[in-house]
Amino acid sequence: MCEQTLRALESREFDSYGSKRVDPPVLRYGIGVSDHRRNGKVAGSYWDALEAHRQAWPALGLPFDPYKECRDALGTDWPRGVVVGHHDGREMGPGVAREPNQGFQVHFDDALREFSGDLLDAPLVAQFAFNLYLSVPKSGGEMVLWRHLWCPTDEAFRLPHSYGYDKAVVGDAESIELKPEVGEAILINPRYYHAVRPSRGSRRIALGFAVAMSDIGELLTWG
Ligand SMILES: O=C(O)CCC(=O)C(=O)O
Ligand SMILES: [Fe+2]
Repeated sequence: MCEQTLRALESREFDSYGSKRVDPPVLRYGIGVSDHRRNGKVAGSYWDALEAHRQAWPALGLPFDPYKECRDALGTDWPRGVVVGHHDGREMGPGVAREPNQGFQVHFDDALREFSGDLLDAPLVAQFAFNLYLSVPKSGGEMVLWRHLWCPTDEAFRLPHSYGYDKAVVGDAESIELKPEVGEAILINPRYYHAVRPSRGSRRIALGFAVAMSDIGELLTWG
């Protein structure tokens, strides 16, 4: 399924995130809510973009929905189920194919900090980031995760106009480096600072979505 998804994606044109906030640029196929955040709220443009994009995935002509396959795979070991989350009664997007060939800056992801109030129609008690790797370079492309959670003094390290932080923000915190393989999925706690090293050679494409556990133990996903 990874191979089929990759083949379908490779023939499509990817978009780039607004390059001021995301530098070096990251390519993507799909809609992510982080691109549609205005003053801590989900902008109306998210729903419009999602609507337009709902046509684009079926156009890939895959005989399965790769995001549903991922949710179901996670759900086999999660009795409370894994479903796409809702915001104000509307179903969020399922995820995004991302291609950070030049890496991701050191950053963290935390829906509770990025959005004011509840992003989903449920209180979130834990957060994860899911990535399924479809194409990885021989050299580079590692994901690094540091044992450091955001604290207010970290803001002194924030890169101007960026989602990222100077790498000095993590100081000498313990870290692990993961070298993903094709067909492998990794679930991390994205509230810990993490980064992706630049790739050399081939494209680095992963299907990604955010996951949170609700107060009744359901896993809710969104892109
Ligand atoms: O592509 C990866 O390995 C991680 C990307 C990332 O920053 C995330 O999923 O939050
Ligand atoms: Fe991240």
